[in-house]
Amino acid sequence: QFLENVINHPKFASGEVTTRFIEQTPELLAFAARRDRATKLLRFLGEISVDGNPEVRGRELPALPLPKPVLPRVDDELPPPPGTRQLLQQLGPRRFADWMLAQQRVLMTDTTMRDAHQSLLATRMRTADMLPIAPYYARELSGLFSLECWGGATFDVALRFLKEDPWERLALLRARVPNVLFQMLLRGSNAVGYTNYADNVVQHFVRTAAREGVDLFRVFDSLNWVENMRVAIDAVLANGGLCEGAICYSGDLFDAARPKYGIGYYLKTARELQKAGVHVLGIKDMAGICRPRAVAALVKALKEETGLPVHFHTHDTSGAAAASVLAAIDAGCDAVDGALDAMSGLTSQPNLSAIAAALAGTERDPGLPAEALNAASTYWEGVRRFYSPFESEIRSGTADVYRHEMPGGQYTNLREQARSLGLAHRWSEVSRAYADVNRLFGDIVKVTPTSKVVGDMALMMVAQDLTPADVQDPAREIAFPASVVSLFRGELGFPPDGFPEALSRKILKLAPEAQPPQAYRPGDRLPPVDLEAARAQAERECGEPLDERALASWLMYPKVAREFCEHRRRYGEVSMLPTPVFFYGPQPQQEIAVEIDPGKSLLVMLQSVSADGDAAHKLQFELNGQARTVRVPRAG
Ligand code: 3PY
Ligand code: ZN
Repeated sequence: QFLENVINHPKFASGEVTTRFIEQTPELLAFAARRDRATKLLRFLGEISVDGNPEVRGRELPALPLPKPVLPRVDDELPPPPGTRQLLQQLGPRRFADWMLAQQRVLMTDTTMRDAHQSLLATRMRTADMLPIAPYYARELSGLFSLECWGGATFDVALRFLKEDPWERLALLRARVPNVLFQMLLRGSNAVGYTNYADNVVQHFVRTAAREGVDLFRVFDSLNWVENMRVAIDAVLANGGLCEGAICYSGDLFDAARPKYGIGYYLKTARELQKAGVHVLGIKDMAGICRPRAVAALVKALKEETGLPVHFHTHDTSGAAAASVLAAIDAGCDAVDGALDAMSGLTSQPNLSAIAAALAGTERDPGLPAEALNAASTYWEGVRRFYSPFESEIRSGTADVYRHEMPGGQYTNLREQARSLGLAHRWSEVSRAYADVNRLFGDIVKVTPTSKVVGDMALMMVAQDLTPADVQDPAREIAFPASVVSLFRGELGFPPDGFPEALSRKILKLAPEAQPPQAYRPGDRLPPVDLEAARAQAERECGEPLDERALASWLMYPKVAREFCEHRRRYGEVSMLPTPVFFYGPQPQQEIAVEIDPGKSLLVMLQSVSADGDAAHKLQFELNGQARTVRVPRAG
């Protein structure tokens, strides 16, 4: 390849060559690298053209071609006005929190780039669809409080399914939006994973995220156990981040039959979070069950008790979430979350633009321009069409959520899991079993990862036709899912009131004289990871040098990170491919522009596909006007 470049170089061809030709002609190397990238990209396009992208196999595909989303015009030469990020940098987190309290307007977070697509589209939104609208946000929507654009499930899904680097997404977005706070969802000691990590792994992750551009860390624990959030909170504080300690909302504040989740529970947790040093309190209503009356009382009580600003997050699964958000604002809530129209509703956040419109002209008017919200939403409407195979069947809100209490981000996922186990027609039983499991487990907080454990158990009960009585029956042998055993061992921490003893004994197969585990913090039993030894191992596995970002990915998900490296080695960077091409393959004669370096694009067109003997397909591409052939062996 390299030799070919040398031979084809005009200087070489014209005979003006000295022995230092290669040294003096650095474009040869750049050219070779670009050619290598083009070859990898054609390999990827060739394979998905023939075999389809495995990520959409078995799903219902949209009719092609899909129209390009309408991108509102913006002058990106114009510097973006200063926003909350500059304010945070000037004031520091404590005084920034005071600034929040002093605002009359309500502050609004747009979750479109994180929770909205996590909850509506199985977390599949790609970086390539976020970047084009980012300069518009920076200029026309700079009055937003924050953009929730990172963390939660997006980290895992980006690496595992989208084959793109979540860190690169963060960096690229940050370069385009230098002025609005970037907010991430951090699962406390579970970071962006499903299991507790060693303390120094959590610290390394937070340090890297803060350095790469996350400003606001919304930290929660999946059992609301503040003790287990401390390492993450301390790390955010140490790195100068704005720390929002979130309390997961469970049960019903006014249900006298469920006193566990009464106001006292929330006030106690809030006091602990305040003592831990958080700057902002979050009410994280992951299932969307915090009713208007409850949130109003909660906001008032939390503010009175702590004097901290309060940020309310909810989901619209019931269809009534906007009422809760407006009630929270009425009660003095400082900041609220919403998603832009086209990405709002159902299991996602309620509609940010509609909430802003409801407040227009009032003293809590968030001051966001309606036309700009609308233009951005129109763009997202176009983007959403790209992801139709990941849409759920849900057509309407459902008050059933008050009974099963499934988080918005899990609802569609669990339905999908049920479908893959052949239980699609038994969904109502699964949702009933979910509520039963919650009761069996002692009415626990259900949010990633505890929600996944409850979901695993519910699926198992339905698949094996088990009733709650069967599960509890000491005489009946039950093979509990591994995640359930791990939960009861305390590997995700402990609820403040512990797990029910009898079930604990059964799940852990304890002898009568043995004691169920006493509450301990899992991080205290996980030895610190030797980061340099881990890096050396990761580099061996991935076959390339790894920086802090890549190391952080590997520490979260070693296997996924390794497979991601392998994918990138074989196919190069696929994140910049247009989404319809990435999922549905190149269409014949369709011109595809792929930016491989800033300002450097490849123009690719698939000309034809034919048989290459019995064993392979032959694809003719045009790459920047030159013919290229790709051979793809027939599957099987
Ligand atoms: C996550 O942890 O990903 C969540 O969205 C929890 O609500
Ligand atoms: Zn959420």
